[in-house]
Amino acid sequence: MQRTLLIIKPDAVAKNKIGEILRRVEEKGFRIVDLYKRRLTRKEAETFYAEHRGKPFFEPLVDFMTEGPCIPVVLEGENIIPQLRKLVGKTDPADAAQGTIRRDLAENGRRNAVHASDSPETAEREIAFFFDGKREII
Ligand code: 3AN
Repeated sequence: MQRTLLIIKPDAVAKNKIGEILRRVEEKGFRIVDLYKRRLTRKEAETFYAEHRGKPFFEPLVDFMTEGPCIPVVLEGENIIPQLRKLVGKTDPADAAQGTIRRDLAENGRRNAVHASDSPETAEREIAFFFDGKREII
């Protein structure tokens, strides 16, 4: 069993798509381990996306990720990291396959509804970022 981090981003939360996204995830057989709602500070968003610092889309990305609350979700399932990336689809909805979350719900390559960890190392770091020792994951 593998764990990963999904974030329902501020655009999807604002459009009342939390249930729609979780329905698709559960329908695939993935288990929701934990989730909550929270609004990131600028500093937190900059830290979370540190690898993109300096890129032209970095500041607008931080603006977007702090414009409203998001929902970090820990998910569990067999081979879930690549499987969830597949369900999420490519960064830009115009490139994302039919039936993917981003194809159906993203506005564009920035306001793209969800984030999903891209490797086991990233998943571990990203889960720890949102779910620290104060919050027991069951
Ligand atoms: P993904 O989430 O598809 O793995 P990353 O990790 O390369 O994409 O990029 C992180 C986030 O940065 C994306 N989810 C998207 O919101 C934003 N982003 C990435 N590339 C672009 C771009 N070319 N223009 C605007 N925003 C972008």
